[in-house]
Amino acid sequence: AVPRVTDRREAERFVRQFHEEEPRAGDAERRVREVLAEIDRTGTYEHTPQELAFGARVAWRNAARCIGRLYWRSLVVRDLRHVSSADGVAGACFEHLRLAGNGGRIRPVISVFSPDRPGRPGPRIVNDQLVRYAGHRTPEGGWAGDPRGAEPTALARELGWKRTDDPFQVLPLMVRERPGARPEWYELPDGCVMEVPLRHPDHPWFAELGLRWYAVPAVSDMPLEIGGVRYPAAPFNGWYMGVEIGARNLADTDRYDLLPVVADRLGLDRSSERTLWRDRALVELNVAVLHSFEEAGVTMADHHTESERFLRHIDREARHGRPTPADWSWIVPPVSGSATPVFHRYYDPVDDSLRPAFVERER
Ligand code: HEM
Ligand code: NRG
Repeated sequence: AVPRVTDRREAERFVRQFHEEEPRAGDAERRVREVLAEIDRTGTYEHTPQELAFGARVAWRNAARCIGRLYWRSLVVRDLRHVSSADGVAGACFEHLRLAGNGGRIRPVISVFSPDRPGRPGPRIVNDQLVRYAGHRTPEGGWAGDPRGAEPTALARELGWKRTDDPFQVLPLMVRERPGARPEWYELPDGCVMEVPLRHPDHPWFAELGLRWYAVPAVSDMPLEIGGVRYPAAPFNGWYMGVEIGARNLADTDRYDLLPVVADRLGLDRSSERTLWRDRALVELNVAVLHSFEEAGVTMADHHTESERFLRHIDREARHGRPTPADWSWIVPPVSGSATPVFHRYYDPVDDSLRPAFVERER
């Protein structure tokens, strides 16, 4: 996976887009010539800090699966292109989590590490999110912890990390300095992982389930591509929409699979699907998630409000003459879809060649 020479057409296309949207940034033609000459000389080129920030924000704007795009302009972009050592990446990721967590008032942040350059690939973060819970199969054939964490858990153990029987044990951060290299691993330091214990406003027993979730969803395995340059390590975060936790992470049968547990505590009749015990348990689980984050003072969106914001985003983009490509199956929330306005319409078609973009995961 030795990175190729930067595509001149992609570079040119991006520089022109940047200057079109940021008319005060100077002479587009001059910058195009400069970039192309740099590619001819070195095989790639360096973005200005302004180009980098613009590129990262537009990659968010272009993310067809994301309902949270209204605030794309306010993304905080950390220029860490000079950081490529495993120690440096890990330390900066921990700082990212503290900055993004902001004592509960979550800020959308992206940290951009060294890009791939010809013959000199950038670092890779192995974890799919900066914070993720470990998981493994039990001898009885069930699961302990988060099944989604099974693969990184196995790798971390090979590297010498010790797991416990805590169902919410945070995985270490694993970083490869180069694509094939053995990962270095780092326990996340105290103070950078904010977590919220879950309780229900009406059911005191809920707290006894001992459930919790982390505050900052920070996706760390999607390369960022801007103007033909690939940034393989560019972790980003916003805040959670409650259903991601309450309707998927804690509820999916291949995740924490908690609907039967919650239904039994609620005293629901599980003898037939027609009692809708799953649906009723889902709602109460989601009430608990939203309530707990609210009480803890941690930013979280509900799916009704976030849906309405997304439609506002589409309108505002249209007023700027821009389409908002969106993937219906990802935008519509996993519960109460038809009770949100995003359900009842179609969207501009998704175009995988749109750039800048967060692109498909490697491997
Ligand atoms: C996907 C919400 C911020 C980029 C998603 C999804 C949700 C969401 C609900 C679907 C996730 C899933 O079903 O697993 C939000 C909210 C944000 C936010 C509420 C609050 C500010 C951001 C930011 C970025 C971003 C800051 C990038 C800078 C993406 C991308 C995906 C996504 C690339 C697709 C992920 C994938 O393919 O796995 N977002 N998001 N989002 N979001 Fe956002
Ligand atoms: N569903 C995943 C997180 C995916 C991205 N969601 C966000 N992104 N809200 C989960 O951990 O449940 N964001 O950048 O805010």
